[in-house]
Formats: sequence, C-alpha cells, structure tokens
Amino acid sequence: MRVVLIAPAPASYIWRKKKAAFTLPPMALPILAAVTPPGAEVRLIDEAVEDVDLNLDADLVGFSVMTATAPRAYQLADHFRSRGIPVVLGGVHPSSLPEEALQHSDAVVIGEGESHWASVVKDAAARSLKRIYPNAPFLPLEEVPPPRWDLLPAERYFVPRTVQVTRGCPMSCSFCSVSSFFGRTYRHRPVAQVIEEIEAHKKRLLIFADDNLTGNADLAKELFAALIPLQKKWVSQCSLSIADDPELLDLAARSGCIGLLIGFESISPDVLKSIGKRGNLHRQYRESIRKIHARGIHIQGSFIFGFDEDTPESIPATVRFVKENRLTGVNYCRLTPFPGTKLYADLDREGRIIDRDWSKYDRQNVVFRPRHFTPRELQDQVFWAYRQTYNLRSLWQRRPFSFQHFSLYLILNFGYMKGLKKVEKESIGK
Ligand code: B12
Ligand code: SF4
Repeated sequence: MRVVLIAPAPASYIWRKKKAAFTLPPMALPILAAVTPPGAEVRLIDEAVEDVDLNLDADLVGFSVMTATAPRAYQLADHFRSRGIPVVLGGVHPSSLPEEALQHSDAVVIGEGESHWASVVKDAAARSLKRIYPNAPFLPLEEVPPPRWDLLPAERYFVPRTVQVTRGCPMSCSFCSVSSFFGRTYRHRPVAQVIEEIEAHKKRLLIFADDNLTGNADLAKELFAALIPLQKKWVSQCSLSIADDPELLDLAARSGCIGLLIGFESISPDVLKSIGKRGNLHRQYRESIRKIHARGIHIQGSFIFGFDEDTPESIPATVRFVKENRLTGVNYCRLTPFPGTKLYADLDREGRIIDRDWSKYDRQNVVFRPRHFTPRELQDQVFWAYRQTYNLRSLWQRRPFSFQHFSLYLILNFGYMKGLKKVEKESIGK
C-alpha cells in the first residue's frame, strides 16, 4: 500500500522557488505518517517547498487542508481521482465544510486525524472507504506518537521541526478557527514526554506550534523549569496574560524564550469585548509589554482590522501604538471569516460575505463587507499600515529595548520589508 500525504500550498506559493522557503513544516503530515499502519509505505509532500508530481504512484492520497489551500487541494484531488487514485481530505477546512470537501474526495476525516487514520488506510486497502469519518472524542495527547519529521526535507525550512505541547485554547474568540475546531478544550502532553522530544533536537532554536502555550500557567511553569537545563532558545504564540504572572514570565525568560507572537487583535476595548477576547485588558497593554520587554523577550504583535467597531482612525492609532511601544514586529491582518467560526455564521446571516474564493481566506484579502470601510479601503489601509511600520524610520523608532537577541529583530524586520512589496504587488494584480 503506497500512501502519499500532501500539504497543498496557498495559490500565491505555488509558483515560488521551493528550495529554501522561510516557512515552518506542516506537523499534520509527519503525525499522520507516525500513525500509519506498519506495512504501508508513506511519502510526504509539502507543496510550499516541493512540487507535486502529478504522475506520482499511490494507492491513497491524503490532503491536509486549510481554508486558503482548499481550492488547490480540490484541484489536485480531482486530478488524482481522475487517475483512479482514492483521495481523503482532512484538516480544519474539510472539518468545517465536509459536504463541500466530499465533492472532491472519496472520504473526509472530521477533527483530529490520529483517531481514524489507521482505519482509513485499512479501508482504502480493502476498497471500502467510508464517506465520512466523524469527529472522534479528543485524544489524550500522551498517546500521540512523535511526528516522523525524517520524512520531510529538513534543509528547506527555517527550522526543520516544530514542537507541540498543547492543543486548543481556553479562550473562544469569535473569529478563530481554533475555538471552532477544538471547542474550548485545552489539552497538553506530559512535560516529560515533551522534554524527551526536545532533547533529541540538535538545533538550539525551538518553535512551539501551539496556539497558546501559556493557557495553563501551572503546566507552562513546569515546562519552562524543565527546559532551563537544556539551554535552548525558543519562540511561541501565547496570550498577553503571560505578563500578569511574574513567576511565569521569569521562568519563560530563564528557559530561553526570545520572542512571543501575541494576539493583541485590537487596541479598542469595544472590539475586544465584542470578539470575546478575555484576558486582553486594553488599559494594561503598555504595562504588559514593558514587563515582557524587561525580561529581554521580543514581541511580534498580531492585530486584526475590519471589526464592526473599527473605523478608519483605528488603523493609524494602532500604528502609533506599535511604534510607541516598540514592538519588534507586527502582523496586520484583514478580518477573515473562516468557515466554522461564529464570525462566519454572523456575517453570512447578515449577507455580508462577498467573496467565497477560499484561496483569498489568508488574512491578506477582504472577503466581506466591513461596516466602516469599503472592502478596497480596508485592503489599502492595511497596506498603508504595513508601509508605515516596516520602513527604516520606523525601524529606528521601534529600535529594541535591549540588544539581546538583536538578530531576531533584524531577521523579522528585513524579512517583512522584503516580503511586503511582493505581497502588495500580488494583491494589486487580483
Ligand atoms: C503552525 C501553524 C502555521 C505554520 C505551519 C503551517 C502548516 N502548513 O502546518 C505557518 C506559520 C507556515 C502557518 C501559515 C499559515 N497559517 Co497557520 N497555523 C499554524 C497553527 C498555529 C498550528 C498548526 C499545527 O501544526 N497544528 C498541529 C497539527 C498536528 O494539527 P493540524 O494541522 O490541525 O492537523 C490535525 C487535524 O487537523 C487533522 N488533519 C490535518 N490534516 C489532515 C489530513 C488528513 C488526510 C487527515 C485524515 C487528517 C488531517 O489531523 C491532524 C492531527 O490531529 C494553526 C492553529 C491550529 N491549532 O491549527 C494555524 C492555522 C492552521 N493557520 C491558519 C492560517 C490562516 C494560516 C495562513 C493561511 C495565514 C497565516 N499566515 O496565518 C498561512 C498558510 C500557509 C500554508 N502553508 O498553508 C489558520 C487556518 C484557519 C483556516 N480555517 O484555514 C489556523 C487554524 C490559525 C487560526 N487560529 O486561525 N501556519
Ligand atoms: S486566544 Fe488566540 S488561539 Fe485562543 S481562541 Fe482567541 S484567537 Fe484563538
């Protein structure tokens, strides 16, 4: 049985040179490879770094699909099915829209793949695939085997592997696919198991692929304390509430944290209230940032524009906030209603979704009618914000609070400055 698992690329990636992408490897593929029954031969293809051979030989092809990659997944799935190869789709998008996914596949797996994957492979071998493999109860994470990273081309990534400690998030922001996929569940692997996996890493830099590494402060403290002797450097996403716990923050710094990607989402208290972003207390933003910076930790802030409470003034105000607080880097996202989220249901009900070309659901396009902007204004204003933030003058205004991990500041800023021009050009072409 020859199984091929593919992570299709978003449309804008497909024609890029694939030798050394500034990206992270997709963990779903090596995890599914690890739970593939013995006897089946598995090949992994991440289209972000490798072309998909349309003539490849396989007895089963599986695709890991996000909303932005769904059109490409469907295109490739249709192709392999036309060659008589059975196709199964899984991941966050097919889990939200299984009926749509079934139009391009023989089977859809809803939710976490580990629960069903061995049966899927056996059913495919017996030519008796079910149409839907329904959401199974959430797995105890200690049962998930280590991902088969050896099956991906390590040299093509920024880091060859990521580490996951937790799944889900204790919060449930209305726009977020994580809360729609996991509900409000928040599970974690045993710290000893995580440490064992990290010890096997040769690289000093670790990237945690968690949505919110510090959602359980006691667990995070145990993890950070156990990390200290390993002398790694690490970055992760986490919520701003890390700043409210000095012990947690100290342990993070001592365990090698050099940067955190933090979803501020907005500087407007009205927006924060409307999206249900508990824990982001606007009035404490400055103080929280100061506390994190004081430990030598860089912050990449993530902000979203286009909420109903946002007005055109929200964007320059946010850019000022970013400069005044000297954030090392930022992502400015256009609000994107991912299928399955409360935001999607609300905007759909109000008839405000104007574009269902899923390839545009990448936070870089406006696919709905915002309340206080035209779609074009929002699109252009976000580019304006990026230009205001990523230029040499702003680089000086946002100069790091200390020279610790200065290379992170340079890599992030020059990387964005280079990428921005390209993205803007691509957007004008759309
Ligand atoms: C790490 C990460 C990245 C990395 C790596 C991406 C990658 N290809 O995996 C990088 C930084 C490159 C990235 C980029 C993007 N990301 Co991202 N990313 C994540 C993050 C934080 C973790 C993903 C992860 O590794 N999870 C661990 C693995 C094990 O879980 P999993 O992928 O869900 O797979 C499980 C199941 O879904 C299922 N499954 C998955 N695939 C398959 C396939 C089959 C056949 C089967 C049976 C089952 C199955 O089984 C797996 C094991 O349980 C998630 C948040 C999240 N929790 O999902 C966001 C997330 C997936 N990203 C998101 C987005 C929007 C993007 C971007 C489009 C834009 C952006 N920059 O944010 C780009 C797209 C780039 C691309 N190459 O496709 C959204 C997707 C929303 C949606 N509905 O589509 C998420 C959910 C974040 C969010 N809160 O909204 N991302
Ligand atoms: S805190 Fe972040 S990961 Fe958690 S639900 Fe909100 S946006 Fe999603």
